[in-house]
Amino acid sequence: MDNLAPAITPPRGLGTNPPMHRGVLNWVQEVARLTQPENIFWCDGSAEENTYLLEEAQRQGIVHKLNEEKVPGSYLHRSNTNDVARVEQFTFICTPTKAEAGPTNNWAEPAETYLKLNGMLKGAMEGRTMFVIPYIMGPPDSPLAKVGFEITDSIYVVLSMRIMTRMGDVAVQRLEGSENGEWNRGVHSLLDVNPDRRLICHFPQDNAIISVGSGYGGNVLLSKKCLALRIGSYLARQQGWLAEHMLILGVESPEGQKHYVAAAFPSACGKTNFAMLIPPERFQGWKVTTVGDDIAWMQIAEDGRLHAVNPENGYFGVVPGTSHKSNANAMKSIERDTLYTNVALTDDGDVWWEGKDGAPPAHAIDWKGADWTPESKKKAAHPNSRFAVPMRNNPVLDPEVEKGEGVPISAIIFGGRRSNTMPLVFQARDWEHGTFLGATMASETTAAATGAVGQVRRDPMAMLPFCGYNMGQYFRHWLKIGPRLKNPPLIFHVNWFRKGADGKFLWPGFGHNMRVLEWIIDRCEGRVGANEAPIGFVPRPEDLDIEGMQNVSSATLTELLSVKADEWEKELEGQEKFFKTLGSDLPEELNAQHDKVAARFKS
Ligand code: OXD
Ligand code: MN
Repeated sequence: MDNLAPAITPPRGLGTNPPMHRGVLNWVQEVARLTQPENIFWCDGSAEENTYLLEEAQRQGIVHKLNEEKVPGSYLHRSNTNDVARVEQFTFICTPTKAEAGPTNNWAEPAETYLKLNGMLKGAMEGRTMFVIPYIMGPPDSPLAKVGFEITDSIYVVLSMRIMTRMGDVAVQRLEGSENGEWNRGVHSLLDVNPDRRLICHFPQDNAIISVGSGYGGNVLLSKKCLALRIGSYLARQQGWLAEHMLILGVESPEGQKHYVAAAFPSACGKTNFAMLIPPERFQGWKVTTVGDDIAWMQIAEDGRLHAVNPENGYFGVVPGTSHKSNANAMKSIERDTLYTNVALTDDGDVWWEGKDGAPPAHAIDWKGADWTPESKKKAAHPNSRFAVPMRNNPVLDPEVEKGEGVPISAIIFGGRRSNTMPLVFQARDWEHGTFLGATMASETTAAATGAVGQVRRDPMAMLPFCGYNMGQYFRHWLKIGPRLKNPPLIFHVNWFRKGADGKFLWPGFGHNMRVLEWIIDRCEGRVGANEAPIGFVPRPEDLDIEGMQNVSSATLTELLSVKADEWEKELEGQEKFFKTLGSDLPEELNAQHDKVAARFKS
């Protein structure tokens, strides 16, 4: 499939209504003068528009309609093979000084970068249609909601943004009614989808994003990583709230007591699975519901608690490994109205991927468009192939998902993919120690970003690729939020990925993570014990319910919960090394937390 689409000629009345907002109009004209599109299509988010654009995208070979009986309303898109993941090496924070971006971000000088990008964008949309997408992040009546406009020359982006955001007139109305008139300007052009001309640039001071040369979701759905996290985190610091790479879930006990939990795991560590968790049989009567699967915007509410909204309107999840066993709720969500990217196409017009239930098809077309059989050595679906699906499809969508003030958060969970060192779960002593746990988070790398897979890297709060400003200053912001909360959430760290001496995972994960969640909720309610270890409060084996688990004996559980001094010696060294890279921006409190843990091991 080719991404680069010639201009479309919409039927009368479609795409012709610009919003009556001088700032938006001027900006669009300016970008049009630069990029020279054949025509401009003003998106309104209507169903007619979507139907027309889907037809057009099929006609141009950008999407392929899947079998209407098997996956109704669903389409497959294949990206360029050089363009399948986020590109951190080409992602820049363009603040006036390098120090503002900090040592963990790529920095570029704003004026020079605008010049360079303008050079690349010059005439870039010749012969193409320029789409203007108004969208809103967050429930429309939320004080946290933000308006954005994205200009793009990709129909795939328009189709995806309609799923992932509240797109169209709702955004224009919000902008008209807003007091501060704040809106994000995003410009995206595929150019020639050339990795040598690929740049994802953020201008936090201008609330602006320019992305060129890519068609991959995380690089081009500018609402998501670019606005909701990078620009979002910058605004959050200025405005006194938090923009985090966190899922939000609700958990209700059989007695009807409900808590909300936010959790930060690095990309492709099972956030979507955790957010849609199905409790095991033993937990009859427990219900887990999803508020969000990737991003949380959190504010200090009037009740003195941290409240969270999901700014998104859909899920952009990793497909391979998704099955009725690993995530039945995701499977139900993606059986219709789904835009798939880079999965395999079966001969009967269905989709297939590694890890899907049932036997592989005898023949399929792989993600690159080539013939595939089970004997093929290559993957049928790209490891970072994705689904984009409206959150409304989720059978366990939380009823409070549209609540403007957000849901009150009882616990925050940090976690990473660690073969060793990190116990299954432990609890921070307080907000400051919890901030330290988030700040020292690390994980083994996955396919969600290009680069080597399986190496431990520090990924504080799962925000390393997404923090729009200096990481040390970001920690300072976190430290300031805690004391302003009358009732701060408790903070935990989990690791579903610890391995035994045989190299196998010790914990089965998925639905069984409910057992850990129960302990967390019980801690919030003050009704379960723990051991005080040098690293924090670790459950005693008897504090976790493992009844009915086949492969987790009490010896396995003891191993899962163990805190090994030699492993922690290395861990503390790794943490210290990372902290040193942050220089004087690192808050002294976090160094002190580190030293306290080290001292507790010694005593
Ligand atoms: C994502 C990511 O796509 O974190 O959510 O990479
Ligand atoms: Mn993510």
